[in-house]
Amino acid sequence: MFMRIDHIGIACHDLEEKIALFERTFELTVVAREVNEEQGVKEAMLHIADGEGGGSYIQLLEPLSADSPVGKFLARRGEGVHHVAFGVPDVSQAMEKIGAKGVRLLDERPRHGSMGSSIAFLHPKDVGGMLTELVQAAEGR
Ligand code: V0V
Ligand code: CO
Repeated sequence: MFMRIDHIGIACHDLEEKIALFERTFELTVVAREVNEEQGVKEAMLHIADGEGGGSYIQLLEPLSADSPVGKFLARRGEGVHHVAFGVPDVSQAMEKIGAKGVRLLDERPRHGSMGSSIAFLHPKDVGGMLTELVQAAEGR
């Protein structure tokens, strides 16, 4: 069902500072930036590799407010890995299949994600404590 790891999402207080750290330390390059109001984040994608069905990235996330998902996470746990995103060929189909196994979906329908992708989240408590995102990359990415 999963094709690849699309990205690892990392929560941080200061996006620019963490971009500089990841560029300096791992020699990664920012390929996209976006403010996503619906998700309550300002984010940047740093490219790691290209693969079948899409690339893989580190996603750095700064919250837009304290009561957003990433804002709450930072207050409770501090900076660090926030979620893991799996690349799937069809996000609606993956949601249906995984939902039918009793895993709670946090989204009723796919939402807009980074770089024109369609995304949906699974409840961390139903998958071993890991907030999990499903990502269907934009056509041609
Ligand atoms: C909360 N919990 C987590 C967690 N956040 N566990 C692992 N990883 C995380 N990131 C735990 C929390 O400690 C609680 O455990 C339990 O889940 C229930 O949490 P809650 O009190 O309901 O906490 P909330 O209100 O903070 O909600 C958590 C959820 C929320 C996961 C429901 O953050 C959510 O809906 N997230 C999906 C949207 C999102 O994260 N968007 C930002 C990324 P205990 O204490 O009860 O044991 S946007 C993005 O990735 C984009 C745009 C993209 O990729 O393109
Ligand atoms: Co993400």
